[in-house]
Amino acid sequence: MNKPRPYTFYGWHASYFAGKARTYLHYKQVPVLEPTLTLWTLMGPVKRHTGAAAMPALRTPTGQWLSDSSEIIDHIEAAFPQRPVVPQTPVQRCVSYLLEAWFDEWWIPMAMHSRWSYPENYRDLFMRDVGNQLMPGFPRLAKNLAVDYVAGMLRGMCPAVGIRPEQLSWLNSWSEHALDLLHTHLKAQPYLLGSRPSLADFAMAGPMYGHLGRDPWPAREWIEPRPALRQWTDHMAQPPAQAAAGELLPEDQIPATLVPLLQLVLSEFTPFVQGIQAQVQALAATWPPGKTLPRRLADVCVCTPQGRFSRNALPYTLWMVQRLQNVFASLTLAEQTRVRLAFASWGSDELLSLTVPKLERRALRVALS
Ligand SMILES: N[C@@H](CCC(=O)N[C@@H](CS)C(=O)NCC(=O)O)C(=O)O
Repeated sequence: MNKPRPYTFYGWHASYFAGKARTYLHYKQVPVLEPTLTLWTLMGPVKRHTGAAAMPALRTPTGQWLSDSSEIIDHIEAAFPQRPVVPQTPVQRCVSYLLEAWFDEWWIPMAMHSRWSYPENYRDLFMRDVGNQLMPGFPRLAKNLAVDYVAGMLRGMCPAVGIRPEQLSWLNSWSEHALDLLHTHLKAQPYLLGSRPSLADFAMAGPMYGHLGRDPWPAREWIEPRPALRQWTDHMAQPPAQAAAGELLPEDQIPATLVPLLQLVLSEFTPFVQGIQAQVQALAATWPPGKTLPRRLADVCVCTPQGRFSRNALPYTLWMVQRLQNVFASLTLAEQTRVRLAFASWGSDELLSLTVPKLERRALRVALS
């Protein structure tokens, strides 16, 4: 019998969303080639076939190109039933999609701050690592020039995501607090929903794999002091043999140690998403369906116990919330009631019923459908 033809994965180890997709593909044991993602591949075939010079991208054995970590996961879940990562029960399922949206969208400022606000990350790792990917075989000088260009582009995005001088101390104190909550939970359970990883864990690998767990500054300052978080990050990078034999908590339970984290998510992510929704709703009155919305809109400001935090609204975030809402809508009424009661008991069920205009993904942006 012929061996199945492999998928081809494109993404750097330093990348947030490639970390989410890579840890997932490894856990699923999908046959996958991982060629070096060079400047030419990124600006050529990746951009041409997916609509953006962005990562991750995945080429299927039949030549179809997929981008967006969430759609890659949807595709592979449908094609490879072994080691399913989406919980079967309603509360765990909706919590997974909530946490996927939160880790994907809310953590970007923390991951970018912990990389770009501390020069040692660039000097000691990013420059060499990404230079070798971008221009393999070229002299170091050429590699450095190429990385400087990419780094300039990424640093240029920092103020829009909220990395501003007056918010640096918020970014540190908020992150330390959230990491403490995650650490307390991971001391009690190996993964977010039990003893095997679920969609929520792969989303958490976004900020943890390529950024917080690997960049020298956050790895030393944030992750090493929290050994259970270090161990979780290492297990996500190299799943131990027993990981897939584990179980999510029985009877659709949510671990008690995860509840403080869910309370934090719902109290901060709900007003954040509502702020984005209000801007998109206002635009939608005159915006032609099918026309791509701007990638970024005006600031949204969220009040947290550590103080106020502002960053640009991304309409794309609503597409992630739409994923949660679609899953919620597919449940029976009795299941929906259970999910609503659970969310309300953690602080708010508003995200489940927020009116979000129907959105279609267009590479890194969205359009009204
Ligand atoms: N939501 C997308 C985001 C992909 C994304 O933003 N990737 C980053 C790297 S971590 C990128 O390539 N950014 C390029 C850009 O923003 O232009 C996903 O889940 O894959």
